Parts: sequence; structure tokens; C-alpha cells
Amino acid sequence: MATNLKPRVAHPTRRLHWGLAQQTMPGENASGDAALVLELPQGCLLAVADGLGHGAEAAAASGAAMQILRNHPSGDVLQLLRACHEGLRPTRGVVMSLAWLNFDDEIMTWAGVGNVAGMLLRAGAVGEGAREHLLCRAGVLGAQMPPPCAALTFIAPGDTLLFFTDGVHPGPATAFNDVLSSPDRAAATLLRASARGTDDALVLVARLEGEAQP
Ligand SMILES: [Mn+2]
Repeated sequence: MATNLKPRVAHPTRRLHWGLAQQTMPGENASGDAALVLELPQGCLLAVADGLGHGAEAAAASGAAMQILRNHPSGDVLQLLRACHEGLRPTRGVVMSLAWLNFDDEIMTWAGVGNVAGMLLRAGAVGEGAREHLLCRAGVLGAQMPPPCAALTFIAPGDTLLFFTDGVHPGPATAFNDVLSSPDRAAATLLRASARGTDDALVLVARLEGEAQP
């Protein structure tokens, strides 16, 4: 890794409030979906992984992915995807999306391989630009990874980031504005309304707090 940053509890001026909701596929003891929120001095790394299939082996794969991220805390999302791809070869593999939120510059870098959905809801925005979707490359970390592609965008206090696995299927009429309630409640509500019930399901909601810049 190019950088190796020491985790700490919170950023003094920009804090991320986040909530997580998940459920295990009926009949399984372990969820193959996993999430990580890692606060570092310069920002915050968020990741959601879905291990192939379900059950213990899927959980082992996604758990290994989270451990690789913890072992290499950095904001370099492309290097992190590559590290996971290499490190997950002995496993079933995962699909994963991740985001690095640079609090000082108010820039988010996000990337994904496979089908963990990512959305950014911009506070106060309407129409085009109010909602952005992460473009993921098809592939499986640990098995087959295309050259991944990261996107950068500005973020501002009040903006909300969502990640959800394919066990969650929001309908076209889903009012994502509902996620403007507390991240905890938003994650639980979206899971309850949109979980398929035939797969593990996980929703991560994170909101950037802080004073708007003049
Ligand atoms: Mn799944």
C-alpha cells in the first residue's frame, strides 16, 4: 500500500454518521454479506462485500475481504480492490464496492467490482444530480477482476451515501428521500421494505455531518 494510516476515533470537524442493517438468508447461520466503516485521520473508508453464494463459505470470503481492508487502511480504493483480489484467491470470492471520503478536500472516491449497489444522495439537490449511482465493473474479487475504474466527486455536509447488496431490491417507486431520517433508521427501513428474503441482505447508510463551508 502506498499509505498506511493509523485509525482513530473521529475527525474533529467532519463526522460521518452511519447505520447498518442486515439479515441472513433464512436457513443459514452466517451471512455472506459484510460491511466496514473505518475512520482515519484524513477521512473515512466504507466498504460492503457480498461473498459468492451464501452460508459459511460466503461469510468466510466477505470476512476475509474486510480483514484485508483493516490490514491496509488507506484511501486508495483501486489498490484496495487489487489487494482484495489477490488475497481472496483461496476463497470463493466476493463482489465489493467501496468509498473513500476525504473530509479535508470534501471529495469522495468510489469504485466497485460486481453488483453491490452504491448511491449518493445530494443534500438539497433536485432533479438530475440529486442522485448518483456507482458504476461497477463486472467481476469477482478473488476469481476474475477487470481493470477496475474509480470515480471522484465532491461531497458536502448532508450528503448521504448508500451501499446495498443484491439481497436488497428497491422498487422503482422507492422514495430514497426517506433515508434523510437518521442513518440507523434509514438502513432498517430500506432493508425491511426491500429485502428479497431469498438471499443475505445488507444496507449501509452514511451521512456527512458538519458545518457547511461559507
Ligand atoms: Mn447476494
